[in-house]
Amino acid sequence: ALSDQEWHHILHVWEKVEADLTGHGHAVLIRLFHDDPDALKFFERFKHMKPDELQHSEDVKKHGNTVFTALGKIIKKKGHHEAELKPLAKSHATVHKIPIKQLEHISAKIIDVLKEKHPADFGADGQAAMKKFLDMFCHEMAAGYKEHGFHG
Ligand code: BLA
Repeated sequence: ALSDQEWHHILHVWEKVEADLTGHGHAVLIRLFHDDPDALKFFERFKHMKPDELQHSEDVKKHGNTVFTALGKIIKKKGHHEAELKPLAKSHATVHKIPIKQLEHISAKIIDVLKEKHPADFGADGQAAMKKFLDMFCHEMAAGYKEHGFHG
């Protein structure tokens, strides 16, 4: 579990993130697709797009907003996020079929983008706290996957 101090660090940077959820989510997705083209294969709607199209696609921006809105809702529960996580684990296990490796990749990109966009509000302690949160998130998603028989 995370300490109050760790949640405080995470919520501090998240306040800055919330000024532009779409921009942050979009930046994370573009970086994920650039660094790991395999990630694109999971998106029926984007997989045919070239880097330049991805960069300008309203649809990719919308998904960026979806991802960061969901993440924010979980973060604000400060660990009491079962109700938010369960449906996500179910859809990702049974519909989208996203391997946990991909969740770990996007987690690393989330930290990279926050570091770049908020150097003054996301120092070593904030980065460590966010990493701990995202590790926990991936771990709990993996546990949820198993309940649906997906060992991705
Ligand atoms: C859809 N992903 C969704 C949805 C939410 C998230 C809320 C819509 C509702 C649902 O289908 O359950 C949430 N996605 C997240 C979160 C993260 C994220 C919180 O990436 C990151 C912390 N999902 C992944 C990863 C991939 C992924 C790593 O977690 C791909 C590499 C894919 N999510 C994915 C796909 C959809 C989706 C393919 C359906 C998109 C669509 O067609 O609209």
